[in-house]
Amino acid sequence: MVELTLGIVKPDAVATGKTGEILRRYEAAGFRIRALKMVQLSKGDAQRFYAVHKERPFFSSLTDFMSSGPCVPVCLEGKNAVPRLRELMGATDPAKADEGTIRKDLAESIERNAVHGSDSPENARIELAFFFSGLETVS
Ligand code: 3AN
Repeated sequence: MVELTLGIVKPDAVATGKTGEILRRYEAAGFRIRALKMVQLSKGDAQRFYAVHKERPFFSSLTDFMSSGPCVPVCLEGKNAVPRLRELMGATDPAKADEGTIRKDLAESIERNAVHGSDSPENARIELAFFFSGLETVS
């Protein structure tokens, strides 16, 4: 099934000049980029985006990190895009990620882990609507 998902090049990867390489990997894996922008989240934006994690011990540090510099949200289209993007990203902890995944090759730590990807089609819809209007998404 062709579906949409949200990828984010996180502030660590933007700051260290890895945006282009990550976008290249998305396209090389067969995803079509349907929308793309660079934004700087406020602390409040990051808290809203990661609201599901608000009880977790790392919530404050995660939202500080996500609002520490610009990030690049991307709307990606592809067959089974949600699980395929998760596979391309690798495990949350780069030390546990498979060889050849974005996090294994480009991420620093479990928190500064270079990329985000929606974990279900339902969350993809919610997360895409957080960053993009219909007007900003090409058909
Ligand atoms: P994923 O990004 O692989 O879906 P989630 O949804 O469990 O992982 O976590 C969301 C984000 O929270 C991660 N991308 C990472 O930046 C951060 N995070 C997750 N677990 C930890 C942890 N144990 N310590 C610090 N940060 C974490």
